[in-house]
Amino acid sequence: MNRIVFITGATSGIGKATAEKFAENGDSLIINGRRKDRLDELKQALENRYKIDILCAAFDVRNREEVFENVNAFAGKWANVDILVNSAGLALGRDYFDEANIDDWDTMLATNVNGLLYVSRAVLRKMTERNSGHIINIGSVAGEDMYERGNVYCASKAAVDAISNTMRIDLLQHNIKVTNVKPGAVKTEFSLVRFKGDAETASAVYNGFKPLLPNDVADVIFYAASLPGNVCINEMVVTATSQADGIYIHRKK
Ligand code: NDP
Ligand code: 8X3
Repeated sequence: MNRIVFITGATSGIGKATAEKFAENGDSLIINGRRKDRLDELKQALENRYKIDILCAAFDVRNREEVFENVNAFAGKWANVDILVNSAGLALGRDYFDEANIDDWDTMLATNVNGLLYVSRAVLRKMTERNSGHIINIGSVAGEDMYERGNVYCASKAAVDAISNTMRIDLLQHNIKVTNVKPGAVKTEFSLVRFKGDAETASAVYNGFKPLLPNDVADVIFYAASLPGNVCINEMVVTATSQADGIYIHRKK
């Protein structure tokens, strides 16, 4: 299989593991993130290991102009993206609504909602022309089960739910699949980012249970992307065995 797979947020965590999984399969990859050094390193490692083609697209998904400029510049085979995985995203802070940092809210909404919208719109121009494509959004259990001090992060992932569902309806006429993968806790840089470098608080998130690892989610994404043309998984909730939903986690004392 040699598909063109465009992955945002590929410098870390779920996006990076997803790049590794598709690379192993021999697909060609466009990898995005803001940290260009990490993209270059990943490109080199995967090209050497799997003899595949990789295009680095370092840009900030929050910047509408940058997104459209970059995606419109994909030339030759890179113009025809078969699969888009929208993994770029973050949580910032875990604070009560009346105390949370409003700049953090803006950043989460700009990244998790606007960024996903801009990248999807930019990529869809060619997908709709070709009547073919698959958009895989990374939502979260946080978009289903609201938790205390999760306010705007939960809201941003509830928006990913609504966007995925409405995208799917509007894109039916273009034969485009839309899948929303909603993981529970995954051990990535997510918590370190959320708690702004506080490693102790970040690692406590995963205390007492075995969380998902990024490759667990990548396997699920790959599965959804590898089904026959007439089959679309609309959404998948994926949690560690010790986690029931967005709230209940069984932790060993
Ligand atoms: P990581 O922090 O490990 O990775 C986040 C990725 O997003 C990085 O590659 C980062 O790259 C990229 N990113 C962040 N902001 C931007 C931006 N403005 N422009 C481009 N890229 C950006 O976290 P995860 O892999 O865990 O998170 C991936 C997705 O999964 C997120 O949407 C998250 O909400 C979701 N998720 C995570 C869960 C978890 O428990 N970890 C559970 C459920 C969902 P760079 O900094 O280089 O730009
Ligand atoms: C990330 C999972 O539970 O930290 O979306 O919100 S959680």
